[in-house]
Amino acid sequence: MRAHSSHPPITLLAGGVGAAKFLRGLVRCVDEARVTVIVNTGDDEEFHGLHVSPDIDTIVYTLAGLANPVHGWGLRGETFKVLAALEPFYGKPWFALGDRDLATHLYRTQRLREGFRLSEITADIARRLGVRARVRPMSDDAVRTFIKLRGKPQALPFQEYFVRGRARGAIESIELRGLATAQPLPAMLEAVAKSSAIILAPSNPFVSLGPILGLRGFRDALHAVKERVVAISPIVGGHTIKGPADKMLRGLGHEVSALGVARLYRDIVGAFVLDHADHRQVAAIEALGMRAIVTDTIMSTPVRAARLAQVVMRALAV
Ligand code: FO1
Repeated sequence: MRAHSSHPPITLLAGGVGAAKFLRGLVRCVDEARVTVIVNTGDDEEFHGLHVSPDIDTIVYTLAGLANPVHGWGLRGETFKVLAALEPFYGKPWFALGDRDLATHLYRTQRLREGFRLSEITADIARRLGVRARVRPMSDDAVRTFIKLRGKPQALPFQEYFVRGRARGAIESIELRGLATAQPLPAMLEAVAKSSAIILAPSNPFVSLGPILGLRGFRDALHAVKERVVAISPIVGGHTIKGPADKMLRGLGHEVSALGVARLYRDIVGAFVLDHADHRQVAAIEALGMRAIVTDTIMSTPVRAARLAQVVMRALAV
């Protein structure tokens, strides 16, 4: 791994929008060149023959200062003329691919066809857009998340469940297809070994961090450096700020709380950050063998995200 800065590296394990919000705060506190972001690719999908990597693009666009401020995903000031022109052929679209966003997908898909790896292409796109952090997919092998809803015969590809189906319905199970044979990116294991802080973003523990943590050998690698690993709860007051993590916890039989999330990470984190709203859970979380850190975890502005990042960094004395 190239040394970008004299300070030790920091690794963030990331899904999409929640992780990007935290990252926006993190790079206000530390030099962006110190940061490696390992991103979930379980949400990747093909649309119109193009390879779409929503979480990677959300992270890259955020760091590049190009992200759509309303949605968090996609580009700011986006137009959808190509999508409208496709309507006579495919009917009403349900996945909003913007005109400028299409440029990223055209480039990524072309490079994949030329034989480049997703990790190389991601590094290239990030560099071309002026990103100084190292952004990497969790693996160069395809892992695809499928959601099985109660009462439905077939599991749905993640984007069909999340965007087309608006994340409605009771979750019965989650399948991470391809995970058992996917290789974690070697740079990911290297980053974990060298980092002074490994941060689990306040992302969905099942469909955002689950695919990353499930890669072969990765949980063991985190366990070995547990005292340098900190997780931020995506659950505040029994609900998620955004997304279906609360419904997934419930559907899969876990307690819908910060404690419920902490239990999922008990073997791999040394510290767990939770919101003031959940301070009553501190003793139960500490009984799991991790330090509990109570702070304001609502990242409604970049300043609040930066304050949270500072608390996280202080927790590990980075
Ligand atoms: N999310 C939506 O809710 N609706 C969309 O139409 C949509 C389009 C889209 C296009 C490109 C992209 O990179 C992301 C997009 N997302 C959209 C976000 C994405 O579905 C999810 O946020 C992630 O997969 C979950 O992290």
